[in-house]
Amino acid sequence: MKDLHCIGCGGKLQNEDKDKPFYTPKSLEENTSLYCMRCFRMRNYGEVMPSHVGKDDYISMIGTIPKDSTLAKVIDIFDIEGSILPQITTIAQSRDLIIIANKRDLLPKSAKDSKIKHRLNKILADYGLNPKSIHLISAMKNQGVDTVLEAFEKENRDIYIVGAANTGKSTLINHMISATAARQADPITTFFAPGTTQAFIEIPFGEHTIYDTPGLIKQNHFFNLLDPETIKALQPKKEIKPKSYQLEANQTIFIGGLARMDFITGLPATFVFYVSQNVTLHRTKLINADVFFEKHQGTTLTPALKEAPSFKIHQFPLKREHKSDVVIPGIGHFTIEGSGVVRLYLPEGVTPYHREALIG
Ligand SMILES: Nc1nc2c(ncn2[C@@H]2O[C@H](COP(=O)(O)OP(=O)(O)OP(=O)(O)O)[C@@H](O)[C@H]2O)c(=O)[nH]1
Ligand SMILES: [Mg+2]
Repeated sequence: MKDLHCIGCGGKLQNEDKDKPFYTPKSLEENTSLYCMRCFRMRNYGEVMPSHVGKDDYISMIGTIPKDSTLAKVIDIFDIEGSILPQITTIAQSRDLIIIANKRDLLPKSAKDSKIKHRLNKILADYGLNPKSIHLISAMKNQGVDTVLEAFEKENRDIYIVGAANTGKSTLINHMISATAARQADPITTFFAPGTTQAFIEIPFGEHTIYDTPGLIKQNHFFNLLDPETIKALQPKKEIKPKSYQLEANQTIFIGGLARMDFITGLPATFVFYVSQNVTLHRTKLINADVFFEKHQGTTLTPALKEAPSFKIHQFPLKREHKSDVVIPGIGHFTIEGSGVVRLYLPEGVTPYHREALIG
């Protein structure tokens, strides 16, 4: 009998051992659309289930993508640098590449798409990526999905949707399915935690095929340190309302109980934070910051890590003539206009990025 795959995650179904991956209690008759137990629990109960795709599995899987196909790489606009994976950059060198920058709905509507795309192009070039086209979309809101479909049609060959975990690949494909065929709504499982799709999922596309693929779990990212509830809380659900602070040197902003930013030297400057509304931002004097954190981590300062983190310090010089962003993967970013020096305290294992401002 032909192998049957779960229509939600692509895993190879089995009905022999319920403790092994991709179990279904149903009989594996051919041509049926079945979900595995893992997808069933995620879809119906919102349960967080472990991924069965490790880093090595992922690399060997994407290594099988044929050279005569097009890569459509999905990037999370809320964590651009974190979602540019070196593993995909490598395979993109010998394949045609389309970039899909997703989650546009989270950034202010007032920001100009042309400007965001221009900045994005520069960032991608810095990472050695030279795409045929860039699409700034919201898969969730079904905005811009039509332009992606048009670009795919022009390719006239198979398309592999690749990218880091949780960037919205499956959400995008679900919208494409509903645009092209009368099928069940949102057949592919999507989820707030990374590591949902488990194998290639084939979607017929005219004479060709669009493939959904698993995402690689990002390294150096806050989500690797947090429980599912906190991961959920950190993901903004709608347009972020930026929060502005006019800071003087020797002031501190706590970013929940997760991170701390000290403005060390410089003339008074404006700091604009783009983070989920569930993250408390709190200003103190630098001199009081240590004691304040000890006292209020997890109470005033939420969300927080289960145990007080051992912070690593990252220092950034600011230049008045360049508006810049400091990106904290998993939390968001803050934009600084001013000169001086900023110190960022992050738990061990999270790497920040400093870049030219994306907006404004
Ligand atoms: N705000 C916003 N959230 C989105 C958008 N697209 C997807 N999401 C959310 O991002 C999370 C991950 O979406 P998925 O489609 O499962 O992501 P994926 O890239 O397939 O993830 P893996 O299968 O783990 O690689 C879900 O909570 C989605 O609802 C978007 O355009 N805007
Ligand atoms: Mg997926």
